[in-house]
Amino acid sequence: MTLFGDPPPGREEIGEGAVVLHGFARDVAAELVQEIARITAAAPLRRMVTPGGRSMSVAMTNCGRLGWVSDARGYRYDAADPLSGVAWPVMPEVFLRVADRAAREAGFAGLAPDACLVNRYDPGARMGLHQDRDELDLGAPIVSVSLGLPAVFLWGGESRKDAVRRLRLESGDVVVWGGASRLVFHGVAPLKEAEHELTGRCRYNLTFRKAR
Ligand code: MD3
Ligand code: FE
Repeated sequence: MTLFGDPPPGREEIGEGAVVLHGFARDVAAELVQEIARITAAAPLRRMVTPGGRSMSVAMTNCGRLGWVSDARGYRYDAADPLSGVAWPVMPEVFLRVADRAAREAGFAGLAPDACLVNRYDPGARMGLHQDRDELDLGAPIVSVSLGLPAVFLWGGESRKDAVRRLRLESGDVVVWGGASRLVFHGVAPLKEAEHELTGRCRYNLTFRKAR
């Protein structure tokens, strides 16, 4: 038993620089889902194609000054949505506020994200193990917000061969990945079929990034 230094409930340090804030975004979750509807009306969710020619099972779109895109030419951040040729929707204030609050709570200074990737997982959708290294400043953390159906998040180490841990992420959970954890291999197990009161039969994940 310790008197001091216990983390506040809901805060779980899972690695060097990696913090899960359980339920941190629960109070704004409905607002975030409403904003996703506005974003996807202007910039529809779409299954992007990898440089290897495969269609991803996760449907994606973006908001903010820059958006992550993948096609036959590769991965990159682009100011314009390739479907419309115009700028991505503006990042909603409530997105910026929750990302900034979460980064601070995890011990990082204000994040000031210029990119927010919106991922939608339908039943069976998954994300294979990968690293996120398309951002210029790999010292800046990534903040992720889970909404709707729960998912099993997979995360390994700095090498693809490292053992993979499993972490259940539920609606309203926020994870901040910085420091030594910023370059770990990670992915998401196939989404299980179910129904969620907020999102129906899917999971959304928002990732806030400093791309440039
Ligand atoms: C750990 N998305 O979009 S979020 C991605 O649930 C991505 O949609 C997953 O991986 C999802 O690239 C996972 C959690 C996450 C996001 C970025 C990370 C974990 C990370 C970057 C570095 C290390
Ligand atoms: Fe990732």
